[in-house]
Amino acid sequence: MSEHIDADVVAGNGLLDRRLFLRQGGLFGIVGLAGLGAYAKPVEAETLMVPEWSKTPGAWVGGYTLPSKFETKVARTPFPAGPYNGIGPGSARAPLQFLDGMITPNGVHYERSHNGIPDINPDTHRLLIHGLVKRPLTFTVESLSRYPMTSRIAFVECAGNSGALYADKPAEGTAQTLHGLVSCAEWTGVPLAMLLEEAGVDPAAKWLVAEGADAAAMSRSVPLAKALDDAIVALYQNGERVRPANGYPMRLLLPGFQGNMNVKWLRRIKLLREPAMTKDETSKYSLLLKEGKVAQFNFPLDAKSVITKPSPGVNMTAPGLYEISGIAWSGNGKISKVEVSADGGKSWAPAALSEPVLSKAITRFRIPWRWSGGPAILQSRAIDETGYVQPSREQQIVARGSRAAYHCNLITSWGISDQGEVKHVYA
Ligand SMILES: Nc1nc2c(c(=O)[nH]1)N[C@H]1C(S)=C(S)[C@@H](COP(=O)(O)O)O[C@H]1N2
Ligand SMILES: [Mo]
Repeated sequence: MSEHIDADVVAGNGLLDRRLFLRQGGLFGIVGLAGLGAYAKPVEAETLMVPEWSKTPGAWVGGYTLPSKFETKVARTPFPAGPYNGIGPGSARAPLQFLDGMITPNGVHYERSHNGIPDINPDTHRLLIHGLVKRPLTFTVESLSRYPMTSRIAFVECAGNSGALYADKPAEGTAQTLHGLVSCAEWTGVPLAMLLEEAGVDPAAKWLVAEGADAAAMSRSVPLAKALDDAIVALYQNGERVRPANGYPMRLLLPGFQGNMNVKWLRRIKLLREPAMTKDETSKYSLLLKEGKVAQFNFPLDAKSVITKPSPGVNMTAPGLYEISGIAWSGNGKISKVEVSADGGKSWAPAALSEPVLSKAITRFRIPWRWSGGPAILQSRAIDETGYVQPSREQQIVARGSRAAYHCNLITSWGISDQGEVKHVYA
């Protein structure tokens, strides 16, 4: 079997053809994969017993289910770690290394809340649309629910995600603690264009400012063109009402734009000639560039990827055949390709992209790898449909200088020791 595997080597340090697993039933067969180790034990090795849980009736069904009690590690990392009187600002990162597929379950969707989660009664919450419109309008959750809905799978990512990778030394951390301010959900709601059309947009309007009902009164200016293109006033998240943490009862979804602009607990949209220059878009979210220059209003997030399996805390065991898997996304469209390296960027091989591959959504990539048991550096590099290529760390630091804070999308390196332990490194 191993000669067949050798024929499938496509890049240095044991990367294998992305179609290998697809041919599993044909060329290799289950036995072929088992021969490479790390797979199911032969039947003789163990007798199938009747376990305790098969001997008595199980628990009552309940009204709303939770994950298995054996899955408690699949949780967000709240910051600050404990509540300060149970209120106030915080963030919580998604456990990327324990998830698979493209969707983030609602209970572990990342969160950034600048002044806590407001306790909104949906019956008294209002959304106001005013400013440069012919007819200012207010909407209740109930009235919005009568509009035709649209659904879209989209990622949301904080502009500050991965900022630790700008540091001079590789920060210790996991996929979650370094990159967990990104998540992907199916959002359902009313296209903002429909509501604006009803209000009647004044031709002088070129921008709008969106405001949240939280104590941070988060407000951001959005180009009208984006509002009319693919913005949604989202009421549902993965099929159920948007979670309080993520904007209940409604949030603005601006697919591909920096997380901060996706105003949660949306209460007001005002149409303007020019950006409002709110506190949230002047004191923060500008991009520091070289030579003291600053770029303001950087809205779409460029293509990015990270390997989640293996990754720190999700270590390798015995040498043999593994699937490397990870997530890629771009605020500018679809992911067209993800390349993976096992030799620190010397050679690259294309990964398989799991369908569906959607614009401005997380795309899952996978590639088989035969780990020799020696040291390795794993990297992934996303390319989107505009042709944009995710930059190396060096390229990004050269372009932005070392004082940058936002929109970090450089290539992450996971170093694998000969013990199979995975650590964040700079290659
Ligand atoms: N009203 C309001 N909207 C907000 C925020 C906030 O604090 N208040 N945080 C913003 C930031 S910084 C980000 S990254 C995203 C986070 O969305 P999520 O918490 O649903 O993941 O919401 C944005 N919208
Ligand atoms: Mo954010």
